[in-house]
Amino acid sequence: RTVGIGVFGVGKMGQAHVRRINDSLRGARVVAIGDPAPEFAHKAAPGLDLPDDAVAESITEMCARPDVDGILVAAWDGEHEAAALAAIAAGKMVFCEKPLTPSVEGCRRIIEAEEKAGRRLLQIGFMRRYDTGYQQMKQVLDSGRIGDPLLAYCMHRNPSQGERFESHQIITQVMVHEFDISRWLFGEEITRVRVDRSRSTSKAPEGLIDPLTAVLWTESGVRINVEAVCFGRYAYDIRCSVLCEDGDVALPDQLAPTIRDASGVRHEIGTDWLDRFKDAYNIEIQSWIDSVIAGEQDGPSAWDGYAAQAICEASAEAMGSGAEQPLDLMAKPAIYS
Ligand code: ISE
Repeated sequence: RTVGIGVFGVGKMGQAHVRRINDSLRGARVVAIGDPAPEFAHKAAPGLDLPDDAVAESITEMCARPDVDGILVAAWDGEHEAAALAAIAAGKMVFCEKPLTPSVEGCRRIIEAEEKAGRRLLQIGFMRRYDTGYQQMKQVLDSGRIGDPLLAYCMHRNPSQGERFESHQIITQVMVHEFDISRWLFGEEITRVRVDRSRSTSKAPEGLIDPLTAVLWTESGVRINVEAVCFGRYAYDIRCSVLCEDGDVALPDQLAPTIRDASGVRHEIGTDWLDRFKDAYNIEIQSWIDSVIAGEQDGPSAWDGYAAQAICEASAEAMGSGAEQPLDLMAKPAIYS
């Protein structure tokens, strides 16, 4: 069967998801779009090749449509909570881009809503879990072939960020991916975090501390070094390696042809995260569509969104104080185990 999808929030990400669902994936059609600023949805609709009645004036209107089986939320961060809560209350399955909400309290309210519904209805957009390279790394770690993990290094280098980028987002938009992928790779929660500053690049807007580094520790004591760069200019470069008892495992480089010429041997590194993780996004959204069809949600959950947000908040505190900040997570509700 083909399910109907509503996409709420039609900026760069939302529009990319509309095209992906309609052009590349199986089992779903986008039947509705909306935006916290409805005029934006009206403006976007003609370019997206949608049915005439596609624009919903609000999230409430989108939730009330019988042809909408699942809602994908790609609106601005501050709008995620209200949209996710509305979808859950309406019994619709919801995919929410990260961060789940910009506050730990907001994440808790979403968890409470799912508990009240008695089941998971939400998947959070941590797409790196669907990237083949990260999955290969996890297989090596889980197999025990090179022993227990000791130390990890994660680099997240962006050439630049959008115009609306605010300085706290180096944690909530950028580092948050490393926070999630670390929890997932090691299958453990983070217990404490420290944030260190460096000399900032002259390319960053006034006031932004860029690069920023964080050190996290997992329950068993694995130390994870995270480096985030927002205005690093040269490319979108994502790296990760883990030192274990008997060896080292690293994220494979992007699949790209190797060029050999008089200047040497090299391959290109892209500049856009939508390209770098294109396959991961496709697999991620296909897997959510499959959940909507099956009526049963799996994949990264509201708990994962909450845990990542808790690390973000602890990191913001640690950045202010310069000291190590412990993490104190709530008990994990049964629907997430
Ligand atoms: C963006 O919001 C993302 O989610 C990308 O994955 C990240 O690499 C980028 O820095 C963010 O701005």
